This record gives sequence, C-alpha cells and structure tokens, in this order.
Amino acid sequence: MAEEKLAANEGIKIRSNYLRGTIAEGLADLSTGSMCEDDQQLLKFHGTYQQDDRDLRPMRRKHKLEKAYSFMIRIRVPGGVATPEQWLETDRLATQFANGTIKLTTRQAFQFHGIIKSNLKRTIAEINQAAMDTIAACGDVNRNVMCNPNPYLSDVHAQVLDVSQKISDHLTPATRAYHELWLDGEKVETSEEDFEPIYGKTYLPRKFKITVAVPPSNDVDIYANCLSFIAIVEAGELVGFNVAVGGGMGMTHGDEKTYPRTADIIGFCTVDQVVDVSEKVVMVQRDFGDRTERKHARMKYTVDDHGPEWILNKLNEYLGYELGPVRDFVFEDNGDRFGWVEGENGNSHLTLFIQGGRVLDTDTYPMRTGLREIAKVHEGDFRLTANQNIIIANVSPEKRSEIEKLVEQYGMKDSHEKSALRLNSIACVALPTCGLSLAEAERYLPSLLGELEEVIEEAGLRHDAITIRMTGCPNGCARPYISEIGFVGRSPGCYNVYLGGGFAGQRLSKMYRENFPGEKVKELLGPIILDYGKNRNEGERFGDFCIRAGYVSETTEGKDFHKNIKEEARV
Ligand code: SRM
Ligand code: SF4
Repeated sequence: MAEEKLAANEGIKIRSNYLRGTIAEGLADLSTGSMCEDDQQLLKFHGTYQQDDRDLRPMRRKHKLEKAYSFMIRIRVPGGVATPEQWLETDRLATQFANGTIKLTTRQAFQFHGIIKSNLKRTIAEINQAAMDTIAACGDVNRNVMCNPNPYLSDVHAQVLDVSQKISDHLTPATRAYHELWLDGEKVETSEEDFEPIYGKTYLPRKFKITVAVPPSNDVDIYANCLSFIAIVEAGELVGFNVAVGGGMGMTHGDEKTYPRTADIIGFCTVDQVVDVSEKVVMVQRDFGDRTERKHARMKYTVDDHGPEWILNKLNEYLGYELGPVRDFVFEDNGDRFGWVEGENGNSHLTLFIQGGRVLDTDTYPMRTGLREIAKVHEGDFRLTANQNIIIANVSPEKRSEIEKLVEQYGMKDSHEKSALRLNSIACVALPTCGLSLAEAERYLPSLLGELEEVIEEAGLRHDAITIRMTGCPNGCARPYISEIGFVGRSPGCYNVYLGGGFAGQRLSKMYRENFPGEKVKELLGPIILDYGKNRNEGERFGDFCIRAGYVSETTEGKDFHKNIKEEARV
C-alpha cells in the first residue's frame, strides 16, 4: 500500500531503521526536556513515554516555561513474577530517579513516573542490570504477557508461567536498537544488518496483548486481550489451551465505530503448539490488521471485519495444521484472593491489597518501606496481579512468622480487611501524568468508594464482591467495560457510568448515565445497590441483577455496545 495512505505512525516505523530514529541525538540534546514527535512514538517501543505534569501546566504557562516534561518507564514483568532482588532494585530506582512511587499496572508490570530526560538512559540501563527490561513494554508489538498468578494450582501455575515466558521471549523484538541505545551495545551501521523475523520493518499495525489464564480464575481478564490462552487441566494435568482472539477495551467518546469487544474462543492447542500459535496469530494481525486508521487497527477490529471463522481458517493456514475443538472450562471470577493461602508445596502466599496499584509511603501507612523490608528477608518471589495487587509468594513455614511480623509492623496486616467492593476495585493512572485523561481516576476512586461503602454497609453487602473500575478516559486501561460498575472519564469531575458487566469479566456492560457528576454518584447508584441487597436471587451477581431488574439491557457483543442504551442515560 502506498505510504501516503497509511497511518502516520507507519511512516515513522518504516523510516526508523528498526526503532532507532533520532533517539540518540534527542537524548543528547539537553536544551529541552522533550524529544521530537517521531522519536516520542519510537520511544514507546523501548518502554518509555514522554509526559508532562498536568498539575503544573497552568503555573508553567503563566511563567512562560516549557511544560514540566518527564518520562514514564514501564518495566516488563512477564507473568508478573519478580525476585526480591528485583523488587529492591525497583524500589531504589523509584527513589533515585522517579517520583518515589512504584505503580503496579493492570498488566502485571512496574511503572515509574517523573524521570527526567537526562536520567532516562541510566535508569533503563540499571533496570536491565537487575535482569529486567523495558523493550516492547509499549509500542506496536506484543506487550507484557500476562499470566494467572493463582497460588492454589502451583504445579500447573509453574507450567503455565513457563509457557507465558516462552511466548514473551519468542515475540520480543529482535532489533539491536534497544541494546545500542540504552546498553551501549555495538552500533549497527546499516538497516541491512538488523532484522525482525516475526514483525518485519513496520512491526504490527497497533499494540498487541496476550494473556494466559488458569480456570476457574479469570484474574488476567482474557476477554479483554487480543490473544488469550485458557489452560485446560484434565485429571490434574495441563493438556493444552483454548485459544481466544479479538478482545480489547479502547474506544473514543462519540465515535460509535470504536467500541470495546470481548474475545471469541476459536479453538484448542496443545502445550507444544502454544508458542507457534502465538506467532501465527501475531502474523495474521501483522498481515491483515488495518494500517490506515489507528483507531481501527487493533486485533478486535480485524476479527470483527473478517469474522472469527475466517480468522480461524487463516490461522490454520498459517499454522499448517488445525486447532482442535474448544474444550470445556468455567471461570468463576476475575478478582484476587486476599490474605494467606497455602500452596501445594507446603509454602504459603500472602496477597495484599494495593489501592490503585500505587506503592508509596504515607504518614499513616508506610507500605513501601514495609515491602522493602519484606524483600530484604523474603526467599520466595513477588507476584504482581492484573488487579494491581501484590502476592508475597512461596513463603516457607520457617519464614512465615518473620514475614507476618513485618506485615504487622508496617500496618499491612489489615490491608485486605476492606469492603469486598474496594478489594475488587481498579483505577487507571489518569491525572496528573497521563496525557490522555479527561478526569481523575487513581486519585479519586478511593474517596468515591468511601461514599459507596456507606450504602454497601446499609445494604449488608460488605462481604459481597462487586467489581468496580474507573478510568480517566475511554481508552479503558482499568478494563472498565467488563466490570459490574464502570466509570469512564468524560470531562473534569464527570463520568460515563456503566452497569451490567459480567462478574468473571465475560460480558460487556452498558452505559447507564452519560457525563454524570462524580459527586452525585452515591445518589445515582445507592438505590440500585439497596435494591440488589433486598431483591437479588440466591447467588445472583450485581451485574446480572442490573440486567434482570431492567436498569440496563444486556450487551451481547462489542458491536452491540452503543445500542439499546436507555433514553434517560443521555439526559
Ligand atoms: Fe493503557 C494508553 C496506562 C493498561 C488501553 N495507557 C495508555 C497511556 C500510555 C497513555 C498514552 O498513550 O499517552 C497511559 C499511561 C498513563 C501513565 O501516566 O502511566 C496508560 N495502561 C496504562 C496502565 C499503566 C494503567 C494502570 O493504571 O495500570 C496499564 C499499563 C499496562 C501494562 O503494564 O502494560 C494500562 N491500557 C491498559 C489496558 C488493560 C489491559 O491491557 O489489560 C487497556 C485496555 C485493553 C486494550 O488494550 O484494549 C489499555 N492504553 C489503552 C489505550 C486504548 C487502546 C485502544 O485500543 O484504543 C491507550 C491509548 C492508545 O493506545 O492510543 C492507552
Ligand atoms: Fe490514561 Fe485513559 Fe489509560 Fe486512564 S484510561 S491511563 S486516562 S489513557
């Protein structure tokens, strides 16, 4: 296709010489805190975003200063597993170069915010020295591969984690640009010397996301990913994976051609086939994804444009063999299990609730210090969950009391003694760092939850899990459209309110109110929560109840998301 018809980013990729662009020159120019626009796009493939502190914009504008530019760095943590040494290094770098906090993301990764340009190279180099990396944490490539951190099924989990790491390694870009730019690797002089065997020069049309789940837990939200593998365990043995394609969340307010979509399960593959299947699905998207319109370039639109059956046939053709028929499985929920649980190997695992995934110290809650002290003595590992929480995993019986003491000393003992509503909440970063946010999320959801908890108590629902998620814009980074209550930033202080998502993340929600003031949400949702407390059927979930009681109609597929919205929703 002629270059002029392609989306602008395609040209940037083609001209970049495998993601180099003029990044080296831009980093050396310290007369400005920013990078040129093309390099900002390329930097994403290296795991970093240029941002500016939006709280400071008015003041900087008033004083005619350049925006307060800094960089966000995303560290890939395939399967969400980090060693105590990696935790300690992450913690050190957060103090030395970032804003003193660590963000645990909704894709089991670490993020730093507030790194200034002159520290960018050193920070990325030191992340790599800690045996972690940032390549392909962002950009038009496969991102951090998520994996169920369920400690109940540790034998199967170990195998599944191994699978997800293999997928991650196999799909990591091959370009030597990353080593050259950040790790002082040998310089490649001509583009002929570099290569990308899977992606080619133009990489993918858009970001690509993979996850691996172990039923009955869907805590990695397979329905929101481009490609997912659902572990099938028969007679205690991992026999293979169901393959799901075409999930995604992002959309644009007011543009009904964009919509969130839940993935379709199209077949089954064996454990030996899984890496090959990932590669070939990526190649189908590489070859058939829309490169002319970035808003229509995700795998979910490729699946909808051609149909799941066509995708399956094309995939079988690329594979040279056929996927098997889908096997039975059941997902019960997409949340985390808090507190201590015993593993199969006699060790135990402690899941702690981290509000909004933000690891920081406050005057009343020195959580970051506590986790640092735990990392100093911990002999197991840390597992990041896709719900932005943390598991102190694989604690031996001998070590458990030492860890328990530290947990108590730093005030984390009751981290999970919160309402089940709060424990099942997720908020994206939003303000002040995210350049796309239209409203607050991480900084606002905790207080909104406090208001809703008053009604929850009144309804006697303190221990009843309801999933609730908030994002500052419609991009959906906290996967709000598959939660039972979703808030999506529309304008400062106002949110689209969605109800009716599936408790296991299996069904999209429906808009209940558009551009609704956050301060009136308790008034809006209070009566529904009370109605649910009184009139729900045995075992009925909040999302299902909202549909049965007629508050919203059911969304059956992505293309249906903007349909059948009640008139009063728009008032
Ligand atoms: Fe996201 C863009 C943060 C998970 C959909 N996301 C962004 C950016 C980089 C804003 C930007 O482009 O300038 C945000 C940086 C904010 C900041 O200051 O840190 C951002 N996304 C996040 C994180 C950190 C949210 C969090 O609070 O945890 C998550 C990082 C995950 C990771 O470790 O890789 C994060 N983003 C997601 C998810 C959830 C998921 O993947 O399971 C989604 C929805 C699923 C999907 O991809 O469809 C998601 N982010 C987006 C989109 C919309 C994409 C689309 O199809 O339209 C954008 C905007 C874009 O790509 O143009 C976006
Ligand atoms: Fe930013 Fe929007 Fe993602 Fe929130 S959902 S982090 S506001 S892009």
